Amino acid sequence: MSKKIEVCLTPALIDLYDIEQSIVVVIDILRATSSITYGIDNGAEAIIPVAQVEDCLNYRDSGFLLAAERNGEVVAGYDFGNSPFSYTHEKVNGKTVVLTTTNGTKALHLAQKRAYQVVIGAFLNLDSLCDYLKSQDKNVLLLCAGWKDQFNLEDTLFAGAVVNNLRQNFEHFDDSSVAAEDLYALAKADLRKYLHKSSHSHRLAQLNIEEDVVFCLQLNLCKTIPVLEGERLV
Ligand code: 3SL
Repeated sequence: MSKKIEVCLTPALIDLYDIEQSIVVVIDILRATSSITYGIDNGAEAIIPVAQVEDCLNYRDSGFLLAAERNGEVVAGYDFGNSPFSYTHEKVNGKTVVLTTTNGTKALHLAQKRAYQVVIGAFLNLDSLCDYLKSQDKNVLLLCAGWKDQFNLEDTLFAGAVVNNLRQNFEHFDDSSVAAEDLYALAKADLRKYLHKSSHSHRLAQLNIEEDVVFCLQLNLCKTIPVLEGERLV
């Protein structure tokens, strides 16, 4: 099969893509998919993404950890939010986490409706993810979670890093893939420096969580590729 790679630059565009036979990689670098990858790598039994804050409450008596983030902040009354530092081995090993975030979990739900398979991508698992995508006889859609249905730089940069890694193994690249790869070429020497231009990085700086941004830009800290099985990322 001659394989195709496409980049969907915001969740608002997902209906334009034919994904029934594709692996969809959901990308929310700051911070949902980075934290999910880190959490599963650290032994979380599962992470259950839910769309609404109230949906977490259905799991109130389950013994699961309940995590909710809106606009970058932990929602009052929940165990934690979306910081990767809440997903360490000490905190999540052997536990199931129910998670809702502003953009990341929404993108996951959109992908889940039609995709052949949904997996999680982050700089933290870049090489493992790319090796997996090379090994599968499937087209790939890289779905950027963006910010409230708008384009963002950090997810697009990561999509570009994946395209660059897969260039020899895929035959067809859409224009968004080419643009993402070109952006990555521009920024890769110092991703943190480039992302000072990004709106979400400013948003997180106002919340004093610069260390989260630096953490999420580390390459290949994790081997895990979280996969959506039913409602659970494992
Ligand atoms: O929108 C999301 O899914 C989040 O990752 C946003 S934040 O980084 O927690 O602000």
